[in-house]
Amino acid sequence: MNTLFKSSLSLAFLLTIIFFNTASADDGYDLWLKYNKVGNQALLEKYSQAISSIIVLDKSKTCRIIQKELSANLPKLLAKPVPLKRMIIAGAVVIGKSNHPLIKKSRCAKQLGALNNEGYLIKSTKINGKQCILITAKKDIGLLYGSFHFLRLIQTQQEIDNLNIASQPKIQYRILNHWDNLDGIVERGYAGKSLWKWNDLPDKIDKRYFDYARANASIGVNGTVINNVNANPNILRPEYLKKAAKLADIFRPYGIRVFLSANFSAPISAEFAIEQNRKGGIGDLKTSNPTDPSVQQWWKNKVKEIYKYIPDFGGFLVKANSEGMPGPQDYNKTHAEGANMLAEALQPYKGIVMWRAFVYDADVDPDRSKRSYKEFVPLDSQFLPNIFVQAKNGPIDFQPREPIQPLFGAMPKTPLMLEIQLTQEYLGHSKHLVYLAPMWKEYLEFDTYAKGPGSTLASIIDGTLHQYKMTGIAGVTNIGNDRNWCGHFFAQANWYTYGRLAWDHSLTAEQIADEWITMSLTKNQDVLKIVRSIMMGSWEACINYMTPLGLHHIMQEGFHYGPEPSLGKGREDWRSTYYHRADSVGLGYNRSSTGSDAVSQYFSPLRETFDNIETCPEKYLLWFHHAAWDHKLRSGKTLWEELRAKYYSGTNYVNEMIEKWSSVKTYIDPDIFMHVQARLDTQKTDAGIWRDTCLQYFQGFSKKPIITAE
Ligand code: BDP
Repeated sequence: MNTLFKSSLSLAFLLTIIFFNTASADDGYDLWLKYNKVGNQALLEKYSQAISSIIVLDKSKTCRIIQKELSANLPKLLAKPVPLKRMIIAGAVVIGKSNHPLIKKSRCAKQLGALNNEGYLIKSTKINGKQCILITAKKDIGLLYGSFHFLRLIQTQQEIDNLNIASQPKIQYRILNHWDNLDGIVERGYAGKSLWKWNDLPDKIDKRYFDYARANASIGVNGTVINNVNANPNILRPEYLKKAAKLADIFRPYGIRVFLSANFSAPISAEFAIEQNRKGGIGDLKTSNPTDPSVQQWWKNKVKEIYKYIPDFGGFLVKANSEGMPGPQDYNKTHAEGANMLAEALQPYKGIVMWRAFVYDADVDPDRSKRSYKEFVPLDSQFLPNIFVQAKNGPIDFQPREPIQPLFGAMPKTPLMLEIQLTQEYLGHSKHLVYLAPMWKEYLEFDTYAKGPGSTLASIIDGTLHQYKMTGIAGVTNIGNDRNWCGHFFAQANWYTYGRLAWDHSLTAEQIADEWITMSLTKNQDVLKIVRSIMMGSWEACINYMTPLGLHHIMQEGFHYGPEPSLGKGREDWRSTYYHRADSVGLGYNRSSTGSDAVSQYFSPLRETFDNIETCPEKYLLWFHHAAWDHKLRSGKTLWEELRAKYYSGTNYVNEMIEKWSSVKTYIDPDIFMHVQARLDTQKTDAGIWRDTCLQYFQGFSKKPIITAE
């Protein structure tokens, strides 16, 4: 234990005596929307003086939600009544749209004018001569976002004198992707079954649908794709559309639109599907060829029908010609032709298509990492304007760490939507504590050099670099019907982070961690620092005990949980040996100009930096190079020594997490403490298995000793 850590601990123990919190069992259901009384007495008094009452000026379903949210939670935070009023008195929290006569008079018009339809202002101002806190926006949804922000200020114990906050999202479409099947199983879901009770809908409504919407609204998520990208065409049948419509009705006042994953073969009849050795569609056609007028008409009719049920339907997400899913290439048509057909059907209703770029047809290139780029870049400019091409952050899959997907920056005419994964498919499922904000920040800040230095991924997806007309981000959710929503309590932080970064990608990982910890776990600053330090290094640690130095895709087949570096059978681009290429000379995939030349898909000077083993960032070393076992790294260690050191530093970090977590035991709700502790123990065991399996396996090639004492 270092001395700093020790002294912060002893201080923390001292503070227990002063601030001892009577712990009550917490099952994690309330997420970050816990409205416990403000702990800091001085601030509590200040808040109490500043806040007297609540006035919601407008009437709508959204405004009723705001009224409920504020009137239920301000009294809990302030431990005093905060009544709803009709007359303005000093200390009123006034919520009203910009067109209300009272707000018009309040001279915020100019500030508000500069904001988009989801933006809001929170301002200390006089209304009718009374000092108030005004939350105003152009639309109801801005008022709701502003109200949650205001509550967050108090939850996180911020000053509220002289408020003047203007906020609006940097990205328009902030969507969750549920990989939920109609039978209730969640693909890559580690938190129970699907939230959607398809058998009960539309008649029986689960309270959780409201809580789901509320949690998402509190972080600004404004869309949800409710079914798996490996789409069952039945979702488009009227009986399912009625169920989806019910969810859409519930989500609407929270600003959340429903989208559906569509199966490209949907127009084909079940009978013809069998004949053609495809999975059954739901239509009556023989084909789903996008250039066939009967297919185009089928989709137009289907879209019209959907909008009858869901008037603000968002559009389709499509996985086509990928991992066995049908698509336009089945008819020798391009991805653009397929996407355009759907986009045309949706266009009259302002619906959009999110067409996935996750394709890896082996005929395109022997190197899987190059395939998506090679298929999609030539199609730039061929997509209709209501189409996003949705690409994962890296060129392979959601590996613990990848360099950026080179498509980003290379399609200036097609709005690219970023897809990231909240569910920890390759990051220890809901068993490992891995805080993903540092990962997502690494990608968002990744400089593609598409238009010279500063061409970050964030500037591409928020539209500033290429002036995209639409902007979007998608997160594959980690939500299920487990009582605590995400399986691991700390996985809630990743859901929270997703929303916060989708709204404002300039927030730092530390800032978001602090907010989340303060709202979900503890307001004690010393404990917060320890918990934050656990979270901040957890992603790097996971990389280190799984796939350090640019290794990737060496996990167990199918489950994607444990290690299986020896996997050498089955489809070539699913084998571990295809990716790590270990031999007696060294380790890693040569993607430099002497190998697969994947480096050439990046912009200069990135291409040259990656190409040269001496300049390639070591975190990507084995991604781009087949390095010799004796290759010297910047630390002075050989590749073998560094590999070993990284594996051990990963597992050592897990030991430290356990130590730090134990040190805060008395400050944490006992149920949450035990839940996390048990999972950390599993993480320790399984991280050790990763380390030992991989080192032993690679040693078979390197023939160098494993020295365990690190
Ligand atoms: C892979 C997952 C698979 C998904 C696929 C996708 O293993 O379950 O269907 O991605 O994104 O990572 O389509």
